[in-house]
Amino acid sequence: MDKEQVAEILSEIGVLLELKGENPFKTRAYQNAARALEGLSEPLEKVVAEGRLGGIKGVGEALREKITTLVTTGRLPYYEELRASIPPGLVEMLNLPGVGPKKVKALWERLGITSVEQLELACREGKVATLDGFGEKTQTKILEGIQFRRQYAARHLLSDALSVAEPILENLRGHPDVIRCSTAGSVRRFKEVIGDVDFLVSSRAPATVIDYFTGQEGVLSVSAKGDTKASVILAGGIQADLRVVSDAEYPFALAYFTGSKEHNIVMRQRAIQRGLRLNEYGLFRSSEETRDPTLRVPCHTEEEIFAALGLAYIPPELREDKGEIAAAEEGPLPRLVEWTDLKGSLHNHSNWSDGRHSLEEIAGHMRDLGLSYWAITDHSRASFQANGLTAERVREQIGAIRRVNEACAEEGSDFRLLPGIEVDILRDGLDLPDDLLAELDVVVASLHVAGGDEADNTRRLIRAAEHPLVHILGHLTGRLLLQREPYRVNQTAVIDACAETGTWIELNCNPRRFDLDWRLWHYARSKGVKCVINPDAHRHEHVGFLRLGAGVARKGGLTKGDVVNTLPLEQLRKELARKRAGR
Ligand code: DGT
Ligand code: CA
Ligand code: CA
Ligand code: ZN
Repeated sequence: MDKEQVAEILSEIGVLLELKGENPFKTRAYQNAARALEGLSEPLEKVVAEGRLGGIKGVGEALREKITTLVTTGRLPYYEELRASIPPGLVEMLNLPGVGPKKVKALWERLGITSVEQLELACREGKVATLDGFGEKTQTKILEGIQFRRQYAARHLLSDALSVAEPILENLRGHPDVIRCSTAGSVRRFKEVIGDVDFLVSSRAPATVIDYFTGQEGVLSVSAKGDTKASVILAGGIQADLRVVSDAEYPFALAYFTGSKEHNIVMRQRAIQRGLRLNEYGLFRSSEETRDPTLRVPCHTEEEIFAALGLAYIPPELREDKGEIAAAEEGPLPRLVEWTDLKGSLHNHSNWSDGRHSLEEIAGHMRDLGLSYWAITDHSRASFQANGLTAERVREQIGAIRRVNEACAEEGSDFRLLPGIEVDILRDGLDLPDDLLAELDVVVASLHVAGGDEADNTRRLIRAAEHPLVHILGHLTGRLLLQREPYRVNQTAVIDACAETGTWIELNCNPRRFDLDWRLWHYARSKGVKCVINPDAHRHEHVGFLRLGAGVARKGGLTKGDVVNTLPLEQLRKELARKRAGR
């Protein structure tokens, strides 16, 4: 068992113990140990084999034994017994907002509730409100949480959809009976949250392709199978639809099934105004609905369809009926940013706060990937749960970063780490003093604990934007897609303040955030506000979020010039100095 698996089990033990009402010090010890293991920079097996577990901070005698058992045998009877003693529904209840272990324990002991379904019923019957420590307000909140979850049960993160869709697309591409293929629908449009995944294929042998699609590895069940289409359920419960068409129909079907529905409706109207008919089978010289191939306007690509309707090509990300058609009437659309334009990132964490890797490891990894710079912006002290840094630790870290950069320079590399901070926006200002912020290359200011009041949150964010030492506002609304609603914020007012003060706004490209939302980037761009596409990386794998972030930035209509982290390091430094110099 590797350290991730062991850490996961330890942290689950902590939760289970809490549900049993164990002493909080004991439960916290498991959480701390899990964190410590995750942060290990060498293989856990090695540490165990060499008897060095005791040297890890937070790992006492009892934990040492349990970790050793897990690593050497892959099992832990203590954990298995503990798990068996607690109904599995309780752990699921913990995912509801405002429901912690104490509450779950009370619901279990006093009302015998062991599942989310039973909890919903008890709320509806008003029983939950009568419990000590609950009340009407809590009951309503729990009920809303349950409904929220249900509403989103059939929705998935784009990143989850892409990770199942991309290998399937690769396989289709390699299939001998497939002429052309693509994803379509919301996945191709890069929506942050998707319902189902759509594939389109052109082929002369649809039946073979459909058999292949429904029979492929990873299909949990086949919900529909016909001559030209099929629907399946994939791992993770994601539904996928496939259409197979002739190659002559392919570009029209691709445009149609890419959508969005709203975009399609306007395109169809436009065709009608020109005495044509547009549908999934073609663009036809006809004044009524038809699919007669002899009437079809020949188009080999989507570009040619747009051209036939007097429009420049519209990239899929923009097809949301948000003004793209009017813009394409005027001429070619601006070239949107590409992920390969990105040269680095300005918001990331290291193991100095809650990230996984050391400064050296991060520098080595990002340099090997060919990036030019990587800001280290660990949390500030108010984020104590994330091991936020005090002013003293920040100064120490600046020195450590300087040494890593010197080593890079000695090896002849131009790659640099940039010292920075993700400073908490508190009720009455920033969490660290100005003289310290002034020593840092990059200052990201983020709201981590919002108030309930829109005016108050907005005021705090605007004040942060007005602060001369703040370069970037981080994840503006704090939303967690399919999980947590955004803070109440007047986003356009904050964007206006950023425009006024020359403050940049982050497009946090963690796939659960994508915050600021793409819908607002059109406005921000019109105000001249610059974007920074930031993965908010806590470990190496998160660098992959940059590709997703660029897709979402495209959806927001952003070009290379709108995105600060497309700049080479020297130019970036100039831009970072601009606001501070009051220019
Ligand atoms: P999703 O799956 O909910 O994330 O969103 P989409 O956009 O992928 O929707 P989906 O899978 O139901 O259909 C794929 C595309 O097919 C959709 O974007 C546009 C097209 N389409 C589906 N139904 C209609 C319709 O009733 N009218 C028009 N004009 N287009 C449609
Ligand atoms: Ca879809
Ligand atoms: Ca679909
Ligand atoms: Zn962060």
